[in-house]
Amino acid sequence: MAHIPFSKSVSARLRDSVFVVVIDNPPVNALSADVRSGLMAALDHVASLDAATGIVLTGAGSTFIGGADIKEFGKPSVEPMLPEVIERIEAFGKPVVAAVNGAALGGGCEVALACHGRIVGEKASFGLPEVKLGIVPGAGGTQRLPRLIGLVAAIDLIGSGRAVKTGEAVALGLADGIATDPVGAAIALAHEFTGKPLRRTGVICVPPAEDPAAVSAAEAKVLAKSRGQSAPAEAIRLVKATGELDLRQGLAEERATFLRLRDSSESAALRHIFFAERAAGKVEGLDKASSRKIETVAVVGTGLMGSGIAVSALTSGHRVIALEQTPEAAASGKARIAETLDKSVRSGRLTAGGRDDCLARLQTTAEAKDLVKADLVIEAVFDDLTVKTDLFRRLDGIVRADAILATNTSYLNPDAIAAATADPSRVVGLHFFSPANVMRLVEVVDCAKTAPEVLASALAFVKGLGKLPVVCGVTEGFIGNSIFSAYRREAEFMLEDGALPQEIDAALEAYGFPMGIFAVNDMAGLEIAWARRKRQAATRDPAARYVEIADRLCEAGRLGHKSGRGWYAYPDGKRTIDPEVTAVIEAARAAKNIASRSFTPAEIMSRLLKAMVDEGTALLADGVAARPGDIDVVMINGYGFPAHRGGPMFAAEQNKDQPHA
Ligand code: T1G
Repeated sequence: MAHIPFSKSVSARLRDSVFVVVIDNPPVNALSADVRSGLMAALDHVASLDAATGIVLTGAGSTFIGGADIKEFGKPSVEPMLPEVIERIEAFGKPVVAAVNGAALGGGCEVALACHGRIVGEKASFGLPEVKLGIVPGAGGTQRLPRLIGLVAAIDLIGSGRAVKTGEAVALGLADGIATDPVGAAIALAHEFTGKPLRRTGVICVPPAEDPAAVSAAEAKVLAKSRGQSAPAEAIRLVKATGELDLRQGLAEERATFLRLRDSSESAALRHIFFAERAAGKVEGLDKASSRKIETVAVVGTGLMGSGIAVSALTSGHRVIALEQTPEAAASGKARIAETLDKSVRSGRLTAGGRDDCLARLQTTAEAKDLVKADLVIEAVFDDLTVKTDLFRRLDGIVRADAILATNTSYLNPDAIAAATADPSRVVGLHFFSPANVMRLVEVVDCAKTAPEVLASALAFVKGLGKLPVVCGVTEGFIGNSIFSAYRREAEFMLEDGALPQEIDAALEAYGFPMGIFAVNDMAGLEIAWARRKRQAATRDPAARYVEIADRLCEAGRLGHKSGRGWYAYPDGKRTIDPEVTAVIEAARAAKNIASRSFTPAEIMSRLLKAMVDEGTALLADGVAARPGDIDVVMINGYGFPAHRGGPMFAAEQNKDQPHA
């Protein structure tokens, strides 16, 4: 039978007397109004078509359905609404089977849950990521998932928003089978179902008598990670209600919660970040630049940063050549990389086979000439200009002419490093965050002479690592460290004016940061910033306000966590207020005749946010950051800024009419 269109993005064809309905709404087959109305029309058509015994639903391309169309949020709703479509599927008189060819997320997962059967392809995944957008599933996810997989697993998946791949989906009971041709297998399953009572997920009883301790443990695990956010707790409440409410009551409660949260500031902030993260790696006009294929990556230096970068490249399938100065250093670099991979195996992030495969793609060497095979060289040596420029000068004579050279410097000027090479157009900055195999953020520095093709290649490489690239221009500290320095300076001004480190940290933590700035400094160690301040002392503007408290602490041997004392004391490793630090601060105030005054948490946050925003505004004016959202993405993914506040630039925009954030 011919191909029948039901809307712009939904069409169908009869195959073996089953109506195969395909959703084709690039890029991710989101459930736009057009898709919803197309699905309804297809259901109407099949209901009255005797020649069709059932329906198979599938997605075109590599996604099944990526969820509701997030771009429609905040706009007037258009009928038919998704819950209506989903109820129609579940109640349908003929079997409806999902052929899950790729990601079934959010509303896409809810569509699949309402089908009478599910066949998964090898690339399938299921997830209800709504909490990551500050909402709860709005079309039955919290009510149907526990009915299929139980409360404990549903709390884990819906509360965390994580997606499960084919293997786990089958183990959880989400799928009726795996097939290389999911549509063909789904047609067969629809035939099997024909004439039998259909399995309607919504009427299944929630598996009774689940161990209450396991339910509480799953709940506690989710809540521990959702500091300051309300969606995860709301989602858990709804999942648990499946044991108490019937489907209709449960769905009504879910919908009401969804609508309330959809209009919350938490959801607006998280949606902003969703789109900002996808925009941050884009440069206007760059898509035309063709990117070079990067298969072999050389990492120079195998310290903490270099070995983390090597692990990240290995686990994403690259060949890695790790260069050290001596064979002994190369051997310990190899051991460090192997240990990091082992750790991933222990935590379940990597299989033993995956680790062996990574090690087979790793070469460690002390011979610089081995770098000739590299498509990209990432330098992760000591952050010293002479060391780096010497290295880049030497690389010219070693690497291929088409190899890309990247520096991982945090504070040095990458243009100065690039100037040491014969061809600065092939140099780019790749500022990874530590530990580099875990942290998603990478600042991709577009240096003065970086060629568009080199920038495009670097961006594609970072995305290929599964990381989050943010493009920025050259300035000391790029986006993140510039803003960090600015608010650290403001925090120290407040210390001098009367606040204490524990008060400032408490305000930041109450706002949603996992750790306040002074506790963070203690963890990172105070000596690097101290060395920088000493280097800058000669050129510092004598009229500019300078707070000496941190210097006094360093001089007293208080270098942070490692030395057992910093802004706090750490008896038995536990952060504790130290009267000695209070005394140093009071002495510094007295030396400048500052009359100490008290600060409220709101005032502390307002001053810190203002410092971040002022610096962010300057970075935008200088073209170092292209969009305010880029700054938000960096602060959230690199510096612990709470995602549900949307980042400093977003928060400032939201609160611009209020005196305090
Ligand atoms: N709506 C609108 N646009 C979307 C979208 C969506 N749901 N998902 C992705 N995009 C855009 C994205 O902005 C980008 O655009 C392009 O698609 C490619 O995305 C009722 C309320 C599916 C795993 O949260 O996780 O259902 O930048 O770069 O790496 O209960 O996109 O090219 O212009 O991420 O191949 C729940 C979000 C919605 C899924 C594909 N769904 N998406 O990854 O591509 S709420 C989600 C993803 C909901 C119901 C509720 C991923 C992906 P541009 P991409 P990718």
